[in-house]
Amino acid sequence: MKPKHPLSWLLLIALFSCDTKSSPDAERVPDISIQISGREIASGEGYDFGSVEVDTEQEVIVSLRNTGSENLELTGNPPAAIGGADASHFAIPSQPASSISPGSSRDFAVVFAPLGLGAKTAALSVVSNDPDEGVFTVTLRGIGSGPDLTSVDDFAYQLQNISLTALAGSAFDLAVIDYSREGDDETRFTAGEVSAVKHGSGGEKRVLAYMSIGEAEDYRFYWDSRWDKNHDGNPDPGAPSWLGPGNPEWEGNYKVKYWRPEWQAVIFGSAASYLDKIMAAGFDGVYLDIIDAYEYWGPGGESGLNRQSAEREMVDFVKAIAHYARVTKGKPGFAVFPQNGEGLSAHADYVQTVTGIGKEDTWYNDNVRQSSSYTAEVIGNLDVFKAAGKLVLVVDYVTQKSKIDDFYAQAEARGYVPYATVRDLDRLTINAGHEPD
Ligand SMILES: [Ca+2]
Ligand SMILES: [Ca+2]
Ligand SMILES: [Ca+2]
Repeated sequence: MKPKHPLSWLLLIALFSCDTKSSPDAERVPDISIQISGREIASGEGYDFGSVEVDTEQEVIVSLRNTGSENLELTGNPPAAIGGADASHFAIPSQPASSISPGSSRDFAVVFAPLGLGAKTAALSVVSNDPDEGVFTVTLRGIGSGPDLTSVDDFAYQLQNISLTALAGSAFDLAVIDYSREGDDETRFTAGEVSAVKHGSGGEKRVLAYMSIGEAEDYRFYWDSRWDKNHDGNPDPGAPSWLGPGNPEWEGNYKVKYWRPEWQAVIFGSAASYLDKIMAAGFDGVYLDIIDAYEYWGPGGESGLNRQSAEREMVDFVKAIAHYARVTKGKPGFAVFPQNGEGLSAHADYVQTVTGIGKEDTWYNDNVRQSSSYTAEVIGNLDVFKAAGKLVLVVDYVTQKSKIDDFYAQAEARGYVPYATVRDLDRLTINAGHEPD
């Protein structure tokens, strides 16, 4: 207080002051002062971390200063505590020392690591022997945001002959690859290898693992060679009853009754499941193939089974996969991209669940232009995903320059992300004039 103030003012302030600093006749007391990120903050104020992507974290330095004249003793256990409903989204990795001498300070970090989407609020509290700020609280706020895919404007799709070095050195924002070099479990990519692609010299990228959920593949870890000993595409006696006939157009692939719990258990739900292997390797998400199996088994489909519930069961299967990864396994930002089956745009819950969609052969079937009515119908469905803020990846297997150019122009005009490559998906195609950046 400045001495020129009249005595009545001083008395009033002494009576109502909340801070010993402002007491005219300060006793020898400790006095706590807190700065967050260099900004002085009063007890009861808040600190906002802003928007932080789930599965990542943001750290802020909190500085505890003793501006008093006696030792400040932090009497809580731990000295700095986080409480409240969303406390699990915040952390203090390393606690400050519990005694701070006059004039000195202690720094510690507070981390916001959102485990889910949406606004999170918690309270940081420091209990001490400060006479008038014995419980110093700061309201911590932050928002868990979904994976930011808005910057993805190029992607690569390759399932065979993968060179992780070439991929890591490329500038693609997103890559869809197999989880394994040879497709089997022995040659699956390690977490270190996947991480090297994600953070490679060509720039940061999202890496999704291909996983077929509508057909079984005879080179995968779950396959038993006795299921079709003579490789004629007809399951042999003793094969699981969920296993359907071979796909005549893709040798070694077999239709599956994907709604059956035995098949779904192969795909997700235990440490031995396909999805768990993919997640253990640190992939950012999955790229799910043969979604359109619901057409094969459903009414009027090739199988002749005419299963009425087939479409709904595929929606539920994809949702269950997403729920398992994001909730059960605690990876809320895990990306889920179904490939094809775009007619499922009719299911709002499905559109809501997926991170985006991949679509093959929208404008061209190899180098042959699709009918305009077909393309228009596909686009109508893809636009539903686009309008919901989802990323639309389109891959056409065009190899002629003028058609590649046309494909890129058409796709980009709709706000989709295009990739032209070969149908065998066995090379990292870089298209002249459409290089990733
Ligand atoms: Ca004080
Ligand atoms: Ca057979
Ligand atoms: Ca880019």
